[in-house]
Amino acid sequence: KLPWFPQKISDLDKCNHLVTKYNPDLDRDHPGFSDPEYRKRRTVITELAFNYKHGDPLPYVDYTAGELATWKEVYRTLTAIYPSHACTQFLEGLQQLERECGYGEDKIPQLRDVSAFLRGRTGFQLRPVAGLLSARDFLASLAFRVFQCTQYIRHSSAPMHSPEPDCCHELLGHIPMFTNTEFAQFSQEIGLASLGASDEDIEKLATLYWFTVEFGLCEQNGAVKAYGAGLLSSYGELLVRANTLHMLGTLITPTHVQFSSTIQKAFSIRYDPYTCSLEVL
Ligand code: H2B
Ligand code: FE
Repeated sequence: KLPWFPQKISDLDKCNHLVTKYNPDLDRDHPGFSDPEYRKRRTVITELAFNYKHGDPLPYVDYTAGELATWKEVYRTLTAIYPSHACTQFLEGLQQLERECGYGEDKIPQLRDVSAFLRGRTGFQLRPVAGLLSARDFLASLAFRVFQCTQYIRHSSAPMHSPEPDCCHELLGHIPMFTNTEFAQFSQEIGLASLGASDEDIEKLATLYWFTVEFGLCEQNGAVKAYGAGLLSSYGELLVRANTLHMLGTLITPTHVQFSSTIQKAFSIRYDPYTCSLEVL
């Protein structure tokens, strides 16, 4: 039988199933596992996401001095190696965000501001999420040009790596690419392909997503450059992978990918951008 899927943008309120195995309450390897203050703070911020409904103003977080210091360290370290390691589309996106959306090392951008900016660029908007989302729910939101974003920040003891998505991963790794029209189109297409798909096909799409949007490398002017958010939000990953061409299999760009045709569904879908809803044909 056909799995349930959202048909209008407000249905995304039901697309909130989390994968909890990497969160600091359950994962002993999480750098925040033995820091009760950190876990309490993370809970305060994730409550904002749990309570959020489509149409609410995006929650504003008043970040602490410690959180701002972590952001500054991440921002400085990563932006220093982007020019040599990131693809041009990413660099252009980040420049726009710095010029027009207040990106910089001194403050953590608020989802509200970033969402308004992206809407004017590619029609993408943000909604807050409390952690690592299931692939099905995450992909479904892309069908509506919605990107689900965590708002808490990684633990200060490990600024260069986080086992779970955090605001550095979303805001620095993912958001710059969402300013790009082609990338936005690709993201929505993979989202539309996921709607009503079997668990097996969701798995295939999640794998495709992993090797492109999360860990993708491409070739530009004879050099290997990163466009994957998991690389661009983690110093070690970015240096090692982009320098050694470790993962040959990840030299895939979205335009090389023909996925929709291999996914068999008993219906087709038309997206209506005026009402942000679907017509099932
Ligand atoms: N959840 C969150 N919060 N951020 C992501 O970047 C993310 C996710 N990526 N869930 C998804 C899964 C992706 O890796 C694929 C579709 O599984
Ligand atoms: Fe990600």
